[in-house]
Amino acid sequence: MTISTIERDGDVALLLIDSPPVNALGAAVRNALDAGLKALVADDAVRAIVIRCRGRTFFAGADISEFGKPLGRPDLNDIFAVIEGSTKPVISAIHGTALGGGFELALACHGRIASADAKVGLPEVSLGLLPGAGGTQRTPRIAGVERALDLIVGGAPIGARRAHELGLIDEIAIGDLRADAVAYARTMAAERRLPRIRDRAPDLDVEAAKIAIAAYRERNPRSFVGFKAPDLILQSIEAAVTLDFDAGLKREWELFEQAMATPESAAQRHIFFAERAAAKVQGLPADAKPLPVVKVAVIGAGTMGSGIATAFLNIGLSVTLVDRDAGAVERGAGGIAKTLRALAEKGRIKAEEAERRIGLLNTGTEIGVAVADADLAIEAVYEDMALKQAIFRELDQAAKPGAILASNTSFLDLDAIAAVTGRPDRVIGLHFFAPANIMRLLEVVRGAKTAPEVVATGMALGRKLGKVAILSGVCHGFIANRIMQTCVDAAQELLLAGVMPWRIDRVMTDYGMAMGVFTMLDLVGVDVIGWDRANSAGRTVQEVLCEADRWGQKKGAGYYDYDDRRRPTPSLWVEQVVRDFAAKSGVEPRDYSDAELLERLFYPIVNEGAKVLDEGIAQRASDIDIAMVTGYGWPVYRGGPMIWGDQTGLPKIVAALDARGADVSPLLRRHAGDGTSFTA
Ligand code: 3H9
Repeated sequence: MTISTIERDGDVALLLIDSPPVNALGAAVRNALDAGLKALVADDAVRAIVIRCRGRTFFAGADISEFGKPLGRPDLNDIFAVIEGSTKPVISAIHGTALGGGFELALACHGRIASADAKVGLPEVSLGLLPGAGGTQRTPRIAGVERALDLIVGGAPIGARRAHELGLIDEIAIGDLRADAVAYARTMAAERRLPRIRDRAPDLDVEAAKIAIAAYRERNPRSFVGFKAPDLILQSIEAAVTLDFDAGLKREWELFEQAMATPESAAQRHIFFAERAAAKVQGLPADAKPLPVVKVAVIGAGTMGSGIATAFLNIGLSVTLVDRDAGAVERGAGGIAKTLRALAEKGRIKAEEAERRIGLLNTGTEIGVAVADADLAIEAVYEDMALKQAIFRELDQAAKPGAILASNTSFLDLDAIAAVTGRPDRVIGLHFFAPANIMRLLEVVRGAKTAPEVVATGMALGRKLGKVAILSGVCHGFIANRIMQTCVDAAQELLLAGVMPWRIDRVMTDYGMAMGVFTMLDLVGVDVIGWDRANSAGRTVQEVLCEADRWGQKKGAGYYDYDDRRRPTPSLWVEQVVRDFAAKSGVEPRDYSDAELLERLFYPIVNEGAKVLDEGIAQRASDIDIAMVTGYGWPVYRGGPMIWGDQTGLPKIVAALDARGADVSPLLRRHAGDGTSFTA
């Protein structure tokens, strides 16, 4: 495939790069740019050069798939040296997104013109990296140190107009980008202007820059917890002020290589590809296209049903919320309106938009009426097989032929639900995580008979909803809950050995989890996690808590005591219960190191992940990782349990599990034995 072509427009040459899907700056593209630019610089008939990309975007950055191996020459700085050494203006004409190395290339040019809807940015931080091709040196020289901090540590791309205000873009194309770029290049050539950002000085002196950098860190403390790159970025931006340009560039490269070598960056890059891989369903026939979904019915107006309805309203679909209990429907609809208006109050959407979405909501108490014209009906009632089957019988009767019937069950057998309908091929699981309008994870559960186009519809809906959709097979708890349950079980076991809940939670949050197991149980309700009131006999700490009415935050007490603002404190009462259990179980109390506790909590997760994979419940290890990151607050900089297991060492994990007599997954054992890994 030809990557580069040269077009002439009089004395202006356009160097066009075409490397789908996103014109990433891999070796082939760099070679094409290098050769093309050198030829045009040497060509006396050319007075100015425009760099453009074909396809949907300008360069989306360095080719991330090349990372981890030595990056070959010419590297980006070699190419930028050709541009900056040119005696004729080189300008970038940006459409789509100019990101990372792509934007750095633009900054190395003499001028930048962008279409009004283009976006530019330096998002390397989200890959655990820093801009390694001058981004941290040129940005402060043109937009100022403070803006550079926002752009590079924050990492969010900005629109072309904002970039223009900041001086990062020189011109916004009014008409056709190509024509405007050629005209702009010609003017620059005529005026003999060759401005180079490298020749400018940053806006602040060393002292002022140091103060700005310290203030940034103080204002954004959370960006620096666990993540390694933000700190390296601060050092690199400081170098832009303390060193001359070339020394700064060298320092930036050293810091870039440091960042690249961190396990945090490896984890974050893994998550980047995991998110994209998750969308792909193995073995789906090419003609299995998503079915149109315009009208949705949600059955069950509780917290989950209302959250699901809100998620669909947010993407502009018409939703009918149904519940037999008229009061519940009214409360559900009221809650949805409140949530949407709160979005407007926070300035996230316009007030009219909130009202438009509320206007898309209908309510009803009769399934038959509500689902008659729905393309998709989602059941979100409580976890009771008989109830769900009764609802699915009714849905099957009432829904139009071809309509998809989905269950939001979090652990019941989807095939047993599908079996009561006359259309098991149209039945699917759509397992949302609470709050359904916010959490990014959606498990799309494929039943034994679910048709390929129904699977495709579930995955496409996930993407439209702005979620990460993961395909799961049918098993108790599906992927994320099933895996997390092993950690909950391990934590309960540690209680019996006398380890306090808050100690366990602290070990988990120190690792970077959004919350520890016991904080989580208090949040969702200690009673809802499989407490059987009739058979409760104080056999576990959980049973004792439930019997004592300590059901978690909603009761003001669970594993923790809560004040009226729901702030937790360790409970002396629970401490005594844990001590009593430990004494009864005859386990000799001893000290556990944090590292040992972490192993006890997380090795079972890796083991269960391996089982989920081996059974074909998950398609790939990275799906498990992204599920835990988006569903359970696993820290992005750890990349999820499977890559963490690989980084920790699978033989070590197997040895520890064996020592505890655990049922070790054969797949895990195989990987540990032959030195292979889940994620490499
Ligand atoms: C960098 O530049 C470092 C430099 O400072 C220094 C170097 C020395 N590389 O997201 P999509 C693939 S770091 C390789 O679904 P969209 C992606 O995997 C880089 N591949 O599309 C997917 O492949 P597949 C800084 C890449 O339209 C396909 O393209 N840049 C890259 O929703 C489509 O992707 C970034 O971090 C890449 N750079 O969104 C930008 N980018 O089809 C990362 C994408 O096989 N990219 N792919 O699954 C993005 O943010 C989005 O892809 C973008 C398009 C917004 C561009």
